[in-house]
Amino acid sequence: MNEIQNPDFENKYLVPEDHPEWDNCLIAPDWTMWFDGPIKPEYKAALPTDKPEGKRIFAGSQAQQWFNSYNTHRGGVYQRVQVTVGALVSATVRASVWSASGDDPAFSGGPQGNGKYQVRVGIDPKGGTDPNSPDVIWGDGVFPYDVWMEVFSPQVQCNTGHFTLFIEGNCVYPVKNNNCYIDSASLKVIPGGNEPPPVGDGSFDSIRVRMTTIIDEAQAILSELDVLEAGALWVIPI
Ligand SMILES: [Ca+2]
Repeated sequence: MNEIQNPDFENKYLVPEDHPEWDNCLIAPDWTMWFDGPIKPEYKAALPTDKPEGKRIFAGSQAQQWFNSYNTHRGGVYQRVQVTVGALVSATVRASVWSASGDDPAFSGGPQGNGKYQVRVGIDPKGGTDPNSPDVIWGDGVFPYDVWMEVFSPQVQCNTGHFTLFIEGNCVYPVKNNNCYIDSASLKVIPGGNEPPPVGDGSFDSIRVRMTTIIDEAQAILSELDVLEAGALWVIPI
């Protein structure tokens, strides 16, 4: 079962509720846009009639795109997902890029080449919403020029019951067309990883085991203090 809401980026695209003043910013329902740095790319739905016709959609009748012209950007969308505590998950999304210094919509290249446009998928197993957080574990980047590729996140265990799926587009050169298209996000729960964190099962036996461990650790610390105290008395006589 795919736990991601609106995985195919369909339905009526919306202006972000927290930034209604932003122009050219339409996001698929259930997804949130993000960008890093001073440059906000434009966001809207890709349609089957966009050139090259039929190539901008992977599934259904729309795909999320973000883009700008003669500029660079780092941004994308994210979604916070609820999963079983302890679940081992990975996620994928389909991505396609048109990054071109020319105008041929079927060719990422042109007189000055492409913008070196990379797509990655990351997971924050703590369910945060900051793409720059060190908690986000990113997968390998791909360069899906003029084709649809499946982009993978790493496998991550989620002990908080939530994780956040980040999708990132990042380009190096400000070529004429830096456009990213994404579609068909999928969450996979990996068998064997669905174990809760080691906090015991709440039984008296598990509590006894835990308390015994704590007592052993405390006695070890007390022994070390005794040694330190004896040494201190010897080194610094009163
Ligand atoms: Ca779609």
